[in-house]
Amino acid sequence: MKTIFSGVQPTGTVTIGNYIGAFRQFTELQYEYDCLFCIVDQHAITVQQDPKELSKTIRSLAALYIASGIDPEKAILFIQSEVPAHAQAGWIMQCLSYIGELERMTQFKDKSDGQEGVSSALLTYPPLMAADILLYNTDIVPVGDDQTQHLELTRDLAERFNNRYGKILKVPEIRIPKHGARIKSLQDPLKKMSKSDPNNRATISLLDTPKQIEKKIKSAVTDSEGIVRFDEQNKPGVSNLLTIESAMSGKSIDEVVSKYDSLRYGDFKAGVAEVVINHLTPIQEKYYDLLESPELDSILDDGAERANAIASATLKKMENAMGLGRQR
Ligand code: ATP
Ligand code: LTN
Repeated sequence: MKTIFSGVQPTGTVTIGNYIGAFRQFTELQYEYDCLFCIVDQHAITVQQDPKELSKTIRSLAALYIASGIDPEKAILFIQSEVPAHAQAGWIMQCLSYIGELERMTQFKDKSDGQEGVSSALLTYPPLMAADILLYNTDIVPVGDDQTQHLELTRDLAERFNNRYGKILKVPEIRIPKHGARIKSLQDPLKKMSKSDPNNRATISLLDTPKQIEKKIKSAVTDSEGIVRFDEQNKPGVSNLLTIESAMSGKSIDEVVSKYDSLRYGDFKAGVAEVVINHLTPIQEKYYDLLESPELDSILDDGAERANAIASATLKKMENAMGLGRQR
Protein backbone atom coordinates (compact mmCIF):
# COMPACT_ATOMS: atom_id res chain seq x y z
CA MET A 1 0.00 0.00 0.00
CA LYS A 2 1.23 3.52 -0.78
CA THR A 3 1.95 5.98 2.01
CA ILE A 4 0.41 9.42 2.48
CA PHE A 5 1.81 12.08 4.80
CA SER A 6 0.43 15.52 5.57
CA GLY A 7 0.75 18.13 8.28
CA VAL A 8 -1.24 21.08 9.59
CA GLN A 9 0.16 23.75 11.89
CA PRO A 10 -1.52 24.27 15.26
CA THR A 11 -2.09 28.00 14.73
CA GLY A 12 -5.50 29.73 14.73
CA THR A 13 -8.88 28.04 14.44
CA VAL A 14 -9.52 25.52 11.68
CA THR A 15 -11.88 27.00 9.06
CA ILE A 16 -14.33 25.35 6.68
CA GLY A 17 -11.68 26.20 4.04
CA ASN A 18 -9.14 23.93 5.79
CA TYR A 19 -11.88 21.35 6.26
CA ILE A 20 -13.00 21.27 2.62
CA GLY A 21 -9.49 21.61 1.14
CA ALA A 22 -7.53 19.38 3.52
CA PHE A 23 -9.34 17.43 6.26
CA ARG A 24 -12.04 16.09 3.98
CA GLN A 25 -9.38 14.86 1.54
CA PHE A 26 -7.56 13.11 4.38
CA THR A 27 -10.65 11.25 5.57
CA GLU A 28 -11.35 10.00 2.04
CA LEU A 29 -7.77 8.83 1.51
CA GLN A 30 -7.35 6.93 4.78
CA TYR A 31 -9.09 3.82 3.41
CA GLU A 32 -6.93 3.54 0.27
CA TYR A 33 -3.49 4.39 1.69
CA ASP A 34 -1.32 4.03 4.78
CA CYS A 35 -1.79 7.52 6.19
CA LEU A 36 0.16 9.63 8.65
CA PHE A 37 -1.26 12.97 9.80
CA CYS A 38 0.96 15.22 11.83
CA ILE A 39 0.33 18.22 14.06
CA VAL A 40 3.44 20.19 13.14
CA ASP A 41 4.03 22.12 16.36
CA GLN A 42 7.75 22.60 15.67
CA HIS A 43 6.80 24.45 12.49
CA ALA A 44 4.38 26.62 14.48
CA ILE A 45 7.18 27.95 16.74
CA THR A 46 9.06 29.47 13.79
CA VAL A 47 7.00 32.51 14.81
CA GLN A 48 6.57 33.30 18.50
CA GLN A 49 3.67 31.47 20.18
CA ASP A 50 2.10 31.84 23.58
CA PRO A 51 2.93 28.53 25.35
CA LYS A 52 -0.51 28.07 26.97
CA GLU A 53 -2.30 28.92 23.76
CA LEU A 54 -0.06 26.60 21.67
CA SER A 55 -0.66 23.69 23.97
CA LYS A 56 -4.44 24.24 23.78
CA THR A 57 -4.37 24.58 20.00
CA ILE A 58 -2.41 21.31 19.61
CA ARG A 59 -5.07 19.39 21.56
CA SER A 60 -7.88 21.14 19.76
CA LEU A 61 -6.37 20.32 16.35
CA ALA A 62 -5.97 16.66 17.34
CA ALA A 63 -9.63 16.49 18.42
CA LEU A 64 -10.73 18.20 15.19
CA TYR A 65 -8.81 15.71 13.04
CA ILE A 66 -10.70 12.85 14.68
CA ALA A 67 -14.06 14.63 14.92
CA SER A 68 -13.79 15.32 11.17
CA GLY A 69 -13.50 11.61 10.45
CA ILE A 70 -9.87 10.52 10.79
CA ASP A 71 -10.04 6.96 12.10
CA PRO A 72 -7.13 6.39 14.49
CA GLU A 73 -7.36 2.65 13.78
CA LYS A 74 -6.59 3.36 10.11
CA ALA A 75 -4.36 6.44 10.16
CA ILE A 76 -1.48 7.41 12.42
CA LEU A 77 -2.18 10.75 14.12
CA PHE A 78 0.71 12.27 16.06
CA ILE A 79 2.46 15.39 17.30
CA GLN A 80 5.72 16.30 15.54
CA SER A 81 7.67 17.26 18.69
CA GLU A 82 6.90 13.83 20.20
CA VAL A 83 8.93 12.10 17.48
CA PRO A 84 12.56 13.31 17.89
CA ALA A 85 13.66 11.99 14.48
CA HIS A 86 11.94 15.00 12.83
CA ALA A 87 14.33 17.53 14.38
CA GLN A 88 17.29 15.19 13.83
CA ALA A 89 16.51 14.56 10.15
CA GLY A 90 15.59 18.24 9.83
CA TRP A 91 19.19 19.09 10.76
CA ILE A 92 20.51 16.73 8.10
CA MET A 93 18.20 18.33 5.52
CA GLN A 94 19.45 21.79 6.56
CA CYS A 95 23.00 20.62 5.92
CA LEU A 96 21.94 19.65 2.39
CA SER A 97 20.05 22.89 1.65
CA TYR A 98 21.62 25.96 0.08
CA ILE A 99 20.86 29.35 1.63
CA GLY A 100 19.98 30.70 -1.82
CA GLU A 101 17.27 28.13 -2.50
CA LEU A 102 15.72 28.75 0.95
CA GLU A 103 15.73 32.51 0.40
CA ARG A 104 13.80 32.01 -2.82
CA MET A 105 10.79 30.40 -1.06
CA THR A 106 7.74 32.66 -1.40
CA GLN A 107 6.41 31.73 2.04
CA PHE A 108 9.71 32.88 3.59
CA LYS A 109 9.64 36.12 1.59
CA ASP A 110 5.98 36.80 2.55
CA LYS A 111 6.37 35.99 6.23
CA SER A 112 9.67 37.82 6.73
CA ASP A 113 8.85 40.86 4.61
CA GLY A 114 8.92 44.02 6.71
CA GLN A 115 9.20 42.05 9.98
CA GLU A 116 11.78 42.67 12.68
CA GLY A 117 13.46 39.84 14.55
CA VAL A 118 12.73 37.17 11.93
CA SER A 119 13.85 33.80 13.33
CA SER A 120 16.46 31.81 11.41
CA ALA A 121 13.98 28.91 11.60
CA LEU A 122 11.59 30.76 9.31
CA LEU A 123 14.30 30.34 6.67
CA THR A 124 15.01 26.71 7.56
CA TYR A 125 11.31 25.75 7.80
CA PRO A 126 11.30 23.89 4.44
CA PRO A 127 14.16 21.45 5.30
CA LEU A 128 12.21 20.46 8.43
CA MET A 129 9.11 19.93 6.29
CA ALA A 130 11.21 17.79 3.91
CA ALA A 131 12.35 15.69 6.89
CA ASP A 132 8.70 15.23 8.03
CA ILE A 133 7.83 13.77 4.66
CA LEU A 134 10.98 11.78 3.84
CA LEU A 135 11.18 9.95 7.18
CA TYR A 136 8.07 7.91 6.30
CA ASN A 137 9.00 6.79 2.74
CA THR A 138 6.04 8.89 1.65
CA ASP A 139 4.60 8.37 -1.84
CA ILE A 140 2.03 11.18 -1.87
CA VAL A 141 1.60 14.46 0.02
CA PRO A 142 -1.92 15.98 -0.12
CA VAL A 143 -1.63 19.75 0.41
CA GLY A 144 -2.96 23.06 -0.85
CA ASP A 145 -1.59 24.87 -3.84
CA ASP A 146 0.54 27.15 -1.63
CA GLN A 147 2.81 24.22 -0.67
CA THR A 148 3.92 23.33 -4.21
CA GLN A 149 7.28 25.13 -3.91
CA HIS A 150 8.06 23.39 -0.60
CA LEU A 151 7.26 20.03 -2.16
CA GLU A 152 9.57 20.71 -5.09
CA LEU A 153 12.37 21.50 -2.64
CA THR A 154 11.59 18.27 -0.74
CA ARG A 155 11.98 16.30 -3.97
CA ASP A 156 15.27 18.10 -4.76
CA LEU A 157 16.65 17.39 -1.28
CA ALA A 158 15.70 13.70 -1.48
CA GLU A 159 17.43 13.39 -4.84
CA ARG A 160 20.48 15.30 -3.59
CA PHE A 161 20.75 12.99 -0.58
CA ASN A 162 20.40 9.88 -2.77
CA ASN A 163 23.02 11.12 -5.24
CA ARG A 164 25.55 11.79 -2.49
CA TYR A 165 24.93 8.92 -0.09
CA GLY A 166 23.11 6.15 -1.97
CA LYS A 167 19.49 5.48 -2.72
CA ILE A 168 17.88 5.69 0.72
CA LEU A 169 15.02 8.20 0.37
CA LYS A 170 11.78 7.92 -1.62
CA VAL A 171 11.04 10.96 -3.81
CA PRO A 172 7.39 11.95 -3.05
CA GLU A 173 4.63 13.26 -5.32
CA ILE A 174 2.31 16.19 -4.52
CA ARG A 175 -1.52 15.87 -4.59
CA ILE A 176 -3.67 18.97 -4.89
CA PRO A 177 -7.49 18.60 -4.53
CA LYS A 178 -9.57 18.94 -7.71
CA HIS A 179 -12.54 20.65 -6.05
CA GLY A 180 -12.66 23.10 -3.17
CA ALA A 181 -8.91 23.67 -3.33
CA ARG A 182 -9.54 27.31 -2.55
CA ILE A 183 -12.61 28.28 -0.51
CA LYS A 184 -12.90 32.07 -0.57
CA SER A 185 -13.31 34.70 2.17
CA LEU A 186 -16.98 35.53 2.86
CA GLN A 187 -16.13 39.23 2.92
CA ASP A 188 -13.81 39.33 -0.09
CA PRO A 189 -14.59 36.42 -2.41
CA LEU A 190 -11.47 37.11 -4.45
CA LYS A 191 -9.25 36.19 -1.47
CA LYS A 192 -8.88 32.72 0.03
CA MET A 193 -10.53 31.99 3.37
CA SER A 194 -7.61 31.97 5.79
CA LYS A 195 -7.43 31.02 9.45
CA SER A 196 -5.24 34.01 10.21
CA ASP A 197 -7.69 36.55 8.70
CA PRO A 198 -8.19 39.28 11.35
CA ASN A 199 -11.75 39.89 10.07
CA ASN A 200 -13.78 37.33 11.98
CA ARG A 201 -16.79 37.65 9.64
CA ALA A 202 -14.68 36.49 6.67
CA THR A 203 -14.24 32.93 7.91
CA ILE A 204 -16.40 30.17 9.35
CA SER A 205 -14.62 28.13 11.99
CA LEU A 206 -15.51 24.48 12.50
CA LEU A 207 -16.46 25.47 16.04
CA ASP A 208 -18.76 28.42 15.27
CA THR A 209 -22.24 28.24 16.81
CA PRO A 210 -25.34 27.97 14.56
CA LYS A 211 -26.13 31.65 15.30
CA GLN A 212 -22.63 32.77 14.28
CA ILE A 213 -22.79 30.69 11.10
CA GLU A 214 -26.19 32.12 10.13
CA LYS A 215 -24.99 35.66 10.78
CA LYS A 216 -21.76 35.27 8.81
CA ILE A 217 -23.43 33.66 5.79
CA LYS A 218 -26.21 36.24 5.86
CA SER A 219 -23.62 39.04 5.63
CA ALA A 220 -21.49 37.27 2.98
CA VAL A 221 -20.66 39.52 0.03
CA THR A 222 -22.58 38.55 -3.15
CA ASP A 223 -23.69 40.74 -6.09
CA SER A 224 -26.71 42.70 -7.27
CA GLU A 225 -27.95 40.37 -10.03
CA GLY A 226 -30.29 38.50 -7.70
CA ILE A 227 -30.04 35.17 -9.57
CA VAL A 228 -28.46 32.07 -8.02
CA ARG A 229 -26.12 30.63 -10.65
CA PHE A 230 -22.52 29.34 -10.72
CA ASP A 231 -20.10 31.75 -12.40
CA GLU A 232 -16.80 32.12 -10.55
CA GLN A 233 -15.61 34.92 -12.81
CA ASN A 234 -18.60 37.24 -12.51
CA LYS A 235 -20.30 35.95 -9.36
CA PRO A 236 -17.47 34.85 -7.02
CA GLY A 237 -19.48 35.34 -3.81
CA VAL A 238 -22.53 33.31 -4.92
CA SER A 239 -20.26 30.66 -6.50
CA ASN A 240 -18.28 30.34 -3.26
CA LEU A 241 -21.48 29.70 -1.27
CA LEU A 242 -22.57 27.14 -3.87
CA THR A 243 -19.18 25.41 -3.63
CA ILE A 244 -19.45 25.31 0.17
CA GLU A 245 -22.94 23.76 0.08
CA SER A 246 -21.91 21.31 -2.62
CA ALA A 247 -18.85 20.17 -0.61
CA MET A 248 -20.81 19.85 2.62
CA SER A 249 -23.85 18.09 1.16
CA GLY A 250 -22.02 15.88 -1.35
CA LYS A 251 -24.38 17.16 -4.08
CA SER A 252 -23.13 18.45 -7.42
CA ILE A 253 -23.06 22.20 -8.06
CA ASP A 254 -25.91 21.77 -10.61
CA GLU A 255 -28.07 20.02 -8.03
CA VAL A 256 -27.45 22.81 -5.52
CA VAL A 257 -28.19 25.50 -8.13
CA SER A 258 -31.51 23.87 -9.04
CA LYS A 259 -32.47 23.74 -5.35
CA TYR A 260 -32.39 27.56 -5.29
CA ASP A 261 -33.90 28.12 -8.72
CA SER A 262 -35.95 31.37 -8.61
CA LEU A 263 -35.35 31.91 -4.89
CA ARG A 264 -34.03 35.17 -3.48
CA TYR A 265 -30.52 35.59 -2.02
CA GLY A 266 -31.99 35.76 1.52
CA ASP A 267 -33.55 32.32 1.15
CA PHE A 268 -30.44 30.99 -0.64
CA LYS A 269 -28.18 32.11 2.22
CA ALA A 270 -30.53 30.67 4.84
CA GLY A 271 -30.45 27.35 2.95
CA VAL A 272 -26.63 27.27 2.75
CA ALA A 273 -26.38 28.14 6.46
CA GLU A 274 -28.71 25.27 7.32
CA VAL A 275 -26.59 22.77 5.36
CA VAL A 276 -23.36 24.02 6.99
CA ILE A 277 -24.90 23.90 10.48
CA ASN A 278 -26.27 20.38 9.92
CA HIS A 279 -22.89 19.20 8.67
CA LEU A 280 -20.90 20.76 11.50
CA THR A 281 -23.19 19.85 14.43
CA PRO A 282 -22.14 16.19 14.73
CA ILE A 283 -18.46 17.16 14.23
CA GLN A 284 -18.75 19.67 17.07
CA GLU A 285 -20.48 17.15 19.35
CA LYS A 286 -17.71 14.63 18.76
CA TYR A 287 -15.08 17.35 19.22
CA TYR A 288 -16.35 18.43 22.66
CA ASP A 289 -16.67 14.80 23.78
CA LEU A 290 -13.09 14.09 22.76
CA LEU A 291 -11.36 17.25 23.87
CA GLU A 292 -11.06 16.42 27.57
CA SER A 293 -11.15 12.64 27.18
CA PRO A 294 -8.27 10.29 28.05
CA GLU A 295 -9.08 8.58 24.71
CA LEU A 296 -7.47 11.51 22.88
CA ASP A 297 -4.26 11.01 24.87
CA SER A 298 -4.10 7.33 24.14
CA ILE A 299 -4.67 7.98 20.41
CA LEU A 300 -1.77 10.47 20.42
CA ASP A 301 0.46 8.17 22.51
CA ASP A 302 -0.20 5.31 20.14
CA GLY A 303 0.38 7.58 17.11
CA ALA A 304 3.72 8.83 18.47
CA GLU A 305 4.87 5.27 19.15
CA ARG A 306 3.95 4.01 15.68
CA ALA A 307 5.44 7.08 13.97
CA ASN A 308 8.62 6.78 16.05
CA ALA A 309 9.21 3.20 14.94
CA ILE A 310 9.09 4.15 11.24
CA ALA A 311 10.94 7.46 11.56
CA SER A 312 13.81 6.23 13.71
CA ALA A 313 14.51 3.37 11.28
CA THR A 314 14.80 5.81 8.34
CA LEU A 315 16.93 8.19 10.42
CA LYS A 316 19.29 5.37 11.30
CA LYS A 317 19.72 4.52 7.60
CA MET A 318 20.39 8.17 6.78
CA GLU A 319 22.99 8.52 9.55
CA ASN A 320 24.72 5.29 8.59
CA ALA A 321 24.85 6.36 4.94
CA MET A 322 26.41 9.68 5.90
CA GLY A 323 28.93 8.14 8.31
CA LEU A 324 27.50 9.89 11.35
CA GLY A 325 28.21 8.37 14.78
CA ARG A 326 29.08 4.67 14.88
CA GLN A 327 27.62 2.28 12.30
CA ARG A 328 24.55 0.55 13.77
P1 ATP B 1 -2.93 30.70 7.47
O1 ATP B 1 -4.14 31.57 7.50
O2 ATP B 1 -2.12 30.78 8.74
O3 ATP B 1 -2.12 30.85 6.22
P2 ATP B 1 -4.32 28.47 6.42
O4 ATP B 1 -5.78 28.70 6.69
O5 ATP B 1 -3.82 28.74 5.06
O6 ATP B 1 -3.45 29.19 7.51
P3 ATP B 1 -2.68 26.05 6.82
O7 ATP B 1 -2.45 25.50 8.20
O8 ATP B 1 -1.54 26.77 6.17
O9 ATP B 1 -4.03 26.94 6.81
O10 ATP B 1 -3.10 24.90 5.85
C1 ATP B 1 -3.65 23.70 6.21
C2 ATP B 1 -4.24 23.08 4.96
O11 ATP B 1 -5.55 23.68 4.72
C3 ATP B 1 -3.41 23.37 3.70
O12 ATP B 1 -2.73 22.23 3.28
C4 ATP B 1 -4.44 23.76 2.64
O13 ATP B 1 -4.58 22.72 1.70
C5 ATP B 1 -5.77 23.87 3.32
N1 ATP B 1 -6.42 25.17 3.11
C6 ATP B 1 -6.15 26.33 3.74
N2 ATP B 1 -6.98 27.32 3.36
C7 ATP B 1 -7.81 26.78 2.43
C8 ATP B 1 -8.91 27.30 1.63
N3 ATP B 1 -9.31 28.56 1.74
N4 ATP B 1 -9.54 26.47 0.78
C9 ATP B 1 -9.14 25.18 0.67
N5 ATP B 1 -8.12 24.63 1.38
C10 ATP B 1 -7.45 25.40 2.25
N1 LTN C 1 4.00 23.83 5.53
C1 LTN C 1 2.69 23.26 5.70
C2 LTN C 1 2.60 22.42 6.96
C3 LTN C 1 3.52 21.24 6.92
C4 LTN C 1 3.38 20.09 6.08
C5 LTN C 1 4.46 19.23 6.42
C6 LTN C 1 2.43 19.74 5.11
C7 LTN C 1 4.64 21.02 7.68
N2 LTN C 1 5.19 19.82 7.38
C8 LTN C 1 4.62 17.99 5.75
C9 LTN C 1 2.63 18.50 4.45
C10 LTN C 1 3.69 17.67 4.78
C11 LTN C 1 1.63 24.39 5.74
O1 LTN C 1 1.98 25.50 6.04
N3 LTN C 1 0.40 24.08 5.45
